[in-house]
Amino acid sequence: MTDARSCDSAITYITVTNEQILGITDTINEIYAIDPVAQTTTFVCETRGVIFGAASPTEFLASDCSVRLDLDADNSSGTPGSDYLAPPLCPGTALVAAADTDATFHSGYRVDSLHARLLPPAPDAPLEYLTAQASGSVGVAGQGTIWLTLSVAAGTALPAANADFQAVLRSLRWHNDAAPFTPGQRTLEVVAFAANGLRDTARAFIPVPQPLSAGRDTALALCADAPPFDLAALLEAGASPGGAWSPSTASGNSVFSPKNDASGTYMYLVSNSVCPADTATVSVSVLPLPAFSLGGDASFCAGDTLALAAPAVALWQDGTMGASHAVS
Ligand SMILES: [Ca+2]
Ligand SMILES: [Ca+2]
Repeated sequence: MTDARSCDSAITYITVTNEQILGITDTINEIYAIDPVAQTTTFVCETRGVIFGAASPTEFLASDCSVRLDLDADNSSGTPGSDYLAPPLCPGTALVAAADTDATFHSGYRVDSLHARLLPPAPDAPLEYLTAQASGSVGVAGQGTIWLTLSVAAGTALPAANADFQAVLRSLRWHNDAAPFTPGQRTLEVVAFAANGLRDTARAFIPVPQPLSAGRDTALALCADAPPFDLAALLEAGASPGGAWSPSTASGNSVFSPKNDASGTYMYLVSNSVCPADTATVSVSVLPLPAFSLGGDASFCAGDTLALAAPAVALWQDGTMGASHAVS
């Protein structure tokens, strides 16, 4: 016996009859639900006596499955039924398709409208919103909001209306202009409302992973006698932790020692299995210590002035700084 729960799902039950000895011979009927997709059976209940007839409450009613909405007809996104699993929103992109290119729509009845609605929470709204391209007889209201209404021009023949609704569905996009965007899955619900109270529903799930950032590129020059320091300290405050450095420093981690590590460009890479990796570079220049000499000892008479020339800007004993200094 098959019980149609909606246009997209049904449960099929089977009965198994057992003869058991319970002091007397008794007949036990076990009822199982079978799932032909997962190829599983699930025990539901058992009852005494033989079941030789069964029907669901809607078994003999006319089918209400003449409205069919599927956001991914061949389930290539990995979601069964009429739903769609969208690609993740990664940094550098601001929109994703909320329906697959093979989204389908069919109705045997006049369709009042289709609604596409971003279910709460939509934390980045109004910077996150929906759009779709109008097509033929089907127009789109609510562009740029979290609720689109697709409606067909009066008098449009069913085949044309179905084709136009399907074309608009395939153009459905979820946008997020927030920077950075708020992570967390979004759910888009699409409902088709047809005559006679018929409807069908499908959902699109949009993963929004935690954004990764390696930070900005930076450069640093320091003297050969500078103390060791952590390269990670040169990344932006918001840089994602846990990345890898290449090449590794002599210490084997991200601590750079001017004595042991060479000048060069060190790359920081952060990645996960969802979005492309992000990298930042730190260019370190280790400068040799300056050779500083004022020459040999000098003597001069009272009232004279001696001009000292240094090879670089120096701090003199009177607190002044400069490449030269007059001594009187
Ligand atoms: Ca499907
Ligand atoms: Ca597909």
